[in-house]
Amino acid sequence: MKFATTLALLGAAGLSSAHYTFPSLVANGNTTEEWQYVRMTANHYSHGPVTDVTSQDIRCWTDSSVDHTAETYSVAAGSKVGFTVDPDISHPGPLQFYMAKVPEGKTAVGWDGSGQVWFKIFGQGPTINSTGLSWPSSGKKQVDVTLPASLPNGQYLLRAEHIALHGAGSEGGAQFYIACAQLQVTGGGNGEPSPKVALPGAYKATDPGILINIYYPVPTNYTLPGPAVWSG
Ligand SMILES: *[C@@H]1O[C@H](CO)[C@@H](O)[C@H](O)[C@H]1NC(C)=O
Ligand SMILES: *[C@@H]1O[C@H](CO)[C@@H](O)[C@H](O)[C@H]1NC(C)=O
Ligand SMILES: *[C@@H]1O[C@H](CO)[C@@H](O)[C@H](O)[C@H]1NC(C)=O
Ligand SMILES: [Cu+2]
Repeated sequence: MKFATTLALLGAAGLSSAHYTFPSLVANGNTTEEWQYVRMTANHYSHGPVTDVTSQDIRCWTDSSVDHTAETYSVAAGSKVGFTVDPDISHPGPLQFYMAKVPEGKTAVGWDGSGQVWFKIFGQGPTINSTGLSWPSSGKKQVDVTLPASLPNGQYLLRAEHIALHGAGSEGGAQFYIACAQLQVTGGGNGEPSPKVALPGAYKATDPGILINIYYPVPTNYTLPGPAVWSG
């Protein structure tokens, strides 16, 4: 036991500098407290990634010991929201945002996000030329997304996802950095978000955007994993 604990600590200390979390919601010009409106993730100390796309952790990677302590922030449909990155996005890969509407009779606080409920509102791939792939999110200390203006009013989970692809040439090598914020959307419309997917379920380890050597030979295209973007 002691040996295993030491290894775990060494692993965390040795790798954490290259990893990242999304601890603070940024909305209405406010950078809120860390883990106040974002569900605390299990990597809040290690900063390490999820690598099994079939695991429950791929949804929000919630730390079950503190799962239900986050609050819900009120934002207008069509407004810009974001997450801080601690410390910054240090690996190459795509940035995506998903949302899921909290079912009638439930609140964002305590809802587990299960079922075919997740739709994508943003997906950002690379620019590609003959020398390689260039990712707009690289080095970012904050990542933002504009909520669709026609989003129906109600409570939602907003899920940020950055997929690090530096080791993605072998299966299980892609690293998923994830967080979910709790939102109350106001001033929205009558949009019908689609397509909707379950998490886990939307991804396979062999998806072309997940199992890919981004370095050699230089890819000529990149396919974002998951469903098409719903733009409202
Ligand atoms: C920032 O958030 C607080 C509540 O957390 C709110 O009272 C305040 O109005 C917000 N500021 C802006 C500029 O929206
Ligand atoms: C390829 O893209 C990189 C990163 O955007 C850029 O620095 C480089 O100049 C580009 N090379 C060519 C041949 O366009
Ligand atoms: C996309 O890239 C893959 C692997 O490099 C290649 O097999 C495929 O032909 C490319 N597709 C297009 C449309 O360029
Ligand atoms: Cu890392």
